[in-house]
Amino acid sequence: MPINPHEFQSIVVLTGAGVSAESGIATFRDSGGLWEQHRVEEVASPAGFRRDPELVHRFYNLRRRQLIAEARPNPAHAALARFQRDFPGELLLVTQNVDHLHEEAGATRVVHMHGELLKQRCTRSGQVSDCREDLSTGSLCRCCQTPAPLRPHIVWFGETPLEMELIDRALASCDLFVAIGTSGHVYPAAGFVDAARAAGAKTVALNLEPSANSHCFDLQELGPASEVVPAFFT
Ligand code: BJW
Repeated sequence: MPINPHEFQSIVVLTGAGVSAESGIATFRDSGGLWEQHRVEEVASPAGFRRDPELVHRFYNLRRRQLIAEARPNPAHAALARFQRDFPGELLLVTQNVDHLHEEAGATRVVHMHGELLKQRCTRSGQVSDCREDLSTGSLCRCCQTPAPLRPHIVWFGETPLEMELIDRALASCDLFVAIGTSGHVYPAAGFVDAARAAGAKTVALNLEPSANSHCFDLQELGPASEVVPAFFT
């Protein structure tokens, strides 16, 4: 039976790299994805940053420059922003993506559970600020009395994702959960479908190909996000 999002009151949407793929941002695990050029533990873990901070900075500097210069929202971002704007109920948009393409398309309530590429964080105080320039080991934050190194505001493996209380509350009270363009490999995001099901929600996966947890969803629509997302969120 088809699922019509207009018939629900409280929706949680989870997006992953697939929603930005057609904006020119490489996904993580697909062929040609970022992990092929850089081993994950080299660039996306606290241990990797301690071992070789310049490599990690170079990796994120490259992606930050590409994001600023080239990436623009695609029809999937636009459809989600339009639906969120017109939807009379609650819609929480949770993204694992560190780009800002949902906001650029006009989305308002976006939770970046894995951080934001256009932000930096003081390694001493945790203070977060805007970042549009390259970072290096010489980039120091002066928010405290003692200058401290800056790091990308990114959630690395082994670190706690952001806004988990807010997300858990929304999952516990939603009646529809939609996962878009995510492989279902990385937790806790891959477990959100179980939390939504436990709350009695209908669950939908919109993806290019079946994900690792696609068997957990009530409905799965396969195709590029630029087509399946506007078709679902009409
Ligand atoms: C398209 C498309 C198109 C393509 N249209 N679709 C063993 C078991 C279980 C868990 C663990 C374990 N060992 C360790 C863990 C925990 C670990 C984890 O999950 N590891 C797994 C790899 C096993 N997780 C963590 O460490 C997390 N923290 C944590 O768990 O803390 C404990 C805690 C939990 C809860 C509360 C409190 C505390 C932190 C995870 C941090 C993830 N960080 C990264 C990198 C940082 C950002 C960056 O550098 O950019 O985040 S990893 C990377 O994966 C990135 C992504 O956000 C994340 C998810 O990837 P995503 O979005 O799914 O992308 P892909 O590439 O995997 O998939 C793309 C999909 O799109 C595919 O399905 C394609 O088919 C599709 N697609 N084109 C539609 N056009």
